Amino acid sequence: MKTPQLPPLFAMSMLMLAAALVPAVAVQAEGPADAKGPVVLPPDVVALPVEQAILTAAPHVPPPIKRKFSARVVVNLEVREVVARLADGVEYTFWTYGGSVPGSFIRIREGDVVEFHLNNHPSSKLPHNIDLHAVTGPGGGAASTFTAPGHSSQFTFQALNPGLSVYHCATAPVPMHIGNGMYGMILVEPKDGLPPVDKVYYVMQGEFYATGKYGEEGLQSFDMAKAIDERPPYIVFNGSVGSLVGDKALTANVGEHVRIYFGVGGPNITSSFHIIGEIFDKVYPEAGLSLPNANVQTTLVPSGGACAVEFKVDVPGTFILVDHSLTRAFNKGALGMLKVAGPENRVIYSGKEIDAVYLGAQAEEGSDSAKREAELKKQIAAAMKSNPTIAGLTKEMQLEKGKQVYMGLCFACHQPDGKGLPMAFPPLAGSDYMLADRDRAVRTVLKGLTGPVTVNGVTLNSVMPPQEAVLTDAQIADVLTYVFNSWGNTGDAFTTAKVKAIRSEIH
Ligand code: HEC
Ligand SMILES: [Cu+2]
Repeated sequence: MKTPQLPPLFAMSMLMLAAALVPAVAVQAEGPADAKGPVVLPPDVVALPVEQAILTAAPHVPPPIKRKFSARVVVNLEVREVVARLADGVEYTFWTYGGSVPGSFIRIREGDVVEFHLNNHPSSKLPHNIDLHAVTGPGGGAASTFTAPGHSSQFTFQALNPGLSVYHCATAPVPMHIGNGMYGMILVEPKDGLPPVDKVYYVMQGEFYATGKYGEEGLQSFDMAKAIDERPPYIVFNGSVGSLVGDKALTANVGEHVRIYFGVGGPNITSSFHIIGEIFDKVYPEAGLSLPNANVQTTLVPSGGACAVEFKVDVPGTFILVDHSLTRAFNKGALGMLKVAGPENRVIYSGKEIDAVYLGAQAEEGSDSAKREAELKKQIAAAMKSNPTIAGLTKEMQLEKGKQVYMGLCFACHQPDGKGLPMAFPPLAGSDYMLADRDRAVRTVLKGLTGPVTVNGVTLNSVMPPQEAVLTDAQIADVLTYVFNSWGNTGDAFTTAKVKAIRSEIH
């Protein structure tokens, strides 16, 4: 989504730092009655170095943690209710962590002790809280962080398990708070870190139960009835239709390793996450970050869950991120782009090599012809009962059968219209050469033809493959009946007996 201008990373971390210096005042002055007061930390924890967490807006991720020891990390997350773009011409009142959807990315290390501050902006209309799936404790922090507008809550937790986790608001009605955009992710890096990669991105899918239909203009809000029925008009990546498209696409260069932290905020719908034209070299399923799966095409990500995918980009081009439940991608917005720049590798991917006419094993006219043949057979059966003069119908049937042979075989060279191709295949339509000698035509089909041949004044010296092993005598009689009676050609039917005779003659 287009957020109110986010400050660049540096300025933002400065802001976080500044904010971190004041909140204690607010908490102590106006803490709710059930506040237990600051935790008394044991000396070994008090002795840990203190750090301010750097938070980032999607699709960016804070820098990797280099330290090899635990720290006390101070996180300051601000809740803001904002009106922003959901799609072109469509605005929505989002409830956010950090001003945009998904919420700010938080990055800590396994074993860290986190002093978490949830600050609800004074302009908010409602109280909010946070349930972090990385927290071991009741409600994942929800009960400890229920915060009225203009208030700030503080609680402390220790990150016991590594992994990439969703966080979300858990204030009633919970599906409405999540449905308005109140979700984000927190990465608890394993103690040994993660393998280094060149590009890291943050993408979250979530659905919006807007009152209007998809694309209906104006300011939209949450529709509880649609949410209960799970009928969202919008299912999007990073909070809006087109958030990762065009000049907002993710980028990488050929040869780079890319990691995407992908999560689903929901509130309800799971994702079949897939990148068109890429294979995930590794997927950390459900984002536990211990044992990756290898060589995955599509990975299923639950609502309120996440995964980390990694892949090397080998060739340039635009790769499309989708929920492979594809109407979501093409009709509801769950579509993003990864643009890869760099030199081609035409062995890995050639691009389009040749554009040639392809009419299928049997051109369409062939199958119409089969239907017509069946009809004619019926007519013959009927005619035979009442009238012994069936010669006309027999020829007509031969024509239809012959057309099927032609459209299954000869058309590829002599073309469906019998006109051939200049310099390559001679015409059969109006061919003086063919029409001059009926027996020679039978021999041509049986034995093929090589050496110079002059058709209608044009000489060609090419090769026609023999068909004697491919076609029966009846089929040859039929196909020649067809070519001798099509495209303006006229002639009698060929009989199976005649073809049979010529076949045995030339053997
Ligand atoms: C793989 C391509 C190919 C196929 C398939 C093919 N032909 Fe030909 N045909 C040729 C070529 C090439 C020549 C000219 C050969 C030469 O230059 O000596 C030719 C020549 C002919 C000729 C004599 C020249 C003329 O234009 O009158 C006839 C008749 C003919 N083909 C009929 C057929 C029929 C009927 C079929 C289907 C049963 C068929 N061909 C299938 C390539 C093909
Ligand atoms: Cu909320």
